[in-house]
Formats: sequence, structure tokens, C-alpha cells
Amino acid sequence: MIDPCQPVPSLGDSLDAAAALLRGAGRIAVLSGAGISAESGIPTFRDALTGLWARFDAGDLATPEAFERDPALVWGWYEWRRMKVLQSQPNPGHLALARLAARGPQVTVITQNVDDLHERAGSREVHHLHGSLHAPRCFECGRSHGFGPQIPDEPEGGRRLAPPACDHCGGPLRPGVVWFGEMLPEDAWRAATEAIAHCEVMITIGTSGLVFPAAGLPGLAAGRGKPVIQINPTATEHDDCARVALRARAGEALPALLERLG
Ligand code: BV8
Ligand code: ZN
Repeated sequence: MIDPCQPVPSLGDSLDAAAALLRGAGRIAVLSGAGISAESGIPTFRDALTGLWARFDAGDLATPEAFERDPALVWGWYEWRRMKVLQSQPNPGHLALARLAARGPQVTVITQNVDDLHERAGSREVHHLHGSLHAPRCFECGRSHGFGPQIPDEPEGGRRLAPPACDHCGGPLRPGVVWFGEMLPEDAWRAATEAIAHCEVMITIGTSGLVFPAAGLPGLAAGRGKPVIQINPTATEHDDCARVALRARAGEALPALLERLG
């Protein structure tokens, strides 16, 4: 718990404290949010949506009702986001996390993100609590579909794009993400709770801690006596359960942590 009455430790002191917690840890659980992909150019979920989407609230587009109401608007938004991911690269934060695992500990990445930047950075154990942009499925029959290799153009007309039809039943494809009001994938949730139960240390990176049940994971770890290290440039809902708070960008803090671990 970060004591608001104590002077805020310097980033250097906090990095030393975090490195001391990680040194020798055999199992590390990591919860990542949109903030770890921000330095790859992917807007975070609560950033004012940029460009074509400035007048929409992400929470209004990421629901089954929004898709039923206007499939082309929602599909166009996800294709715009998928295009940004296809055009982006993992950043030093993703890469440092993969390097942490290469040093020996078992690092289980539990991500709320729907991009594949952790995998492309080389992280081996990644669980997607909120699904993936790269796994569309039929809205009617649920059949999984894939995407061709090409990067989609900026959706014509800026924001609407009719979803392709299912090759099995003709229904509209939907993004393979978990929308608000939808259950999380059982296997990913089980892997997340297992990782929390068995880890010695938890790191939460780039998440405002507002979306449940994912946001409950750091509190679960702290409640089981596991130290939680938070990496976020601003205060978040997880401040209460963080043992150490690194008020920094992921692309700055994670490489600095690796350096201290030697
Ligand atoms: C569900 C996929 C059962 C789609 C997303 C209690 C228990 C259970 C459910 C609820 C509950 N209370 C309310 C609910 C309902 C709801 C919910 O949580 N609502 C919130 C708004 C209150 N939860 C659900 O509906 C979940 N389903 O629980 O099923 C159920 C079913 C029916 C009824 C009840 C229960 C499903 C939630 C999944 C929604 N889908 N994404 C898509 O991507 O389009 S959530 C979405 O928000 C993204 O996945 C995103 O990752 C996630 C969380 O946001 P963050 O990642 O934290 O991003 P954010 O922008 O907020 O913060 C970024 C942070 O990064 C900031 O702090 C910033 O400072 C920092 N940052 C910026 N730059 C950097 C940085 N950090 C580091 N480095 C940087 N450079
Ligand atoms: Zn179908």
C-alpha cells in the first residue's frame, strides 16, 4: 500500500525496491493494460479517441448492442484499430518483459489488451482476458474465421465498414474481443487466477484498474500477501494494493528494472 502521508520515493529508489522484490522470484504474474501498448502508438482505451473516432465513447462501441445497432460502425472501428496494430511494433516495455522471462523465472502475462504485441515481443505465456483483434468469429453461429495477410485500408468513408459474411451461415462476422456485459474466456480467467495463486510477485502495468473482473486481480494478489509492483505514469485504482509504484512509462521503467536485475 502506498502511504499518501509519506514523501513520494524517487523513481530510482522505487526501481531499487522493485528489483529487490523481483530478484530471485521464480514465478511472476503480470497484468497489462492498454498503457503498455501506448508507446507503440496504440491509443489507450480511455484516451480521447483520436481522429475519426473523436466523437465516440469507446464504451459505447465495445458492446453487443452497439454491434446489433450498427454493425458497420463497430466493425469499421475494430478494423481501424487492427490496422493500427498491424502497422505498429512492440516497444521497449514489451521487449523488456520478454527479456525478464528469458532470465529464468516463469513470467505469466495476463493481458487486457486485444493486440498481439506481447507475443510479437517474444513473451511465451500470454493470456488474453478480453480476447483478440486477430480472431474474428461469426456473430450468429460463432464459427471462427481468419484475416488475410493484407493490412486493411483506412475504412472507406472514414468510419463504417460492413462486416464480412460467415462462410458457414452467412451471418455477420464480429471481432473476437470480449465486449462489456460479456463473460471472459474461461481458460484465460482460470490461467489468470492460477498465476496469481502461484506467483511470488505481481507486476501491474499500464492499466487504470477500472474494468472488472480483470481489475480485481492485483487486489487478489495483495490479499494473498503477494507484493504488487505497479508501473503507471499516473495514480490508478491499484495504488491501494501496490507495494511499490513506479510512476513512469512502461518503456522507461521495465528496461530500467532489467538493468538493475543485471
Ligand atoms: C463481465 C475488449 C461477467 C474490447 C474490454 C464487477 C464484476 C464483474 C463485471 C463488472 C463489475 N462491475 C462492472 C462490471 C461490468 C463491466 C465493467 O467492468 N465495467 C466497468 C466500465 C465498470 N465488466 C464487464 O462487462 C466484463 N464482463 O464481467 O462478465 C458479467 C456479465 C454480465 C453482467 C455482469 C458481469 C467484460 C469487460 C471487458 C470489456 N472489454 N476490451 C475492446 O478492446 O474494444 S475492456 C477495455 O478496458 C480494454 O480491454 C482495456 O484494456 C480495458 C481496461 O482499460 P485499461 O487497459 O486500463 O486502459 P485505460 O485507458 O483505462 O488505462 C490505461 C492506463 O495506462 C492509464 O492508467 C494510463 O495512465 C496508463 N498509461 C498511459 N501511457 C502509458 C501508461 N502506462 C504505462 N506506460 C505508458 N506509456
Ligand atoms: Zn456463421
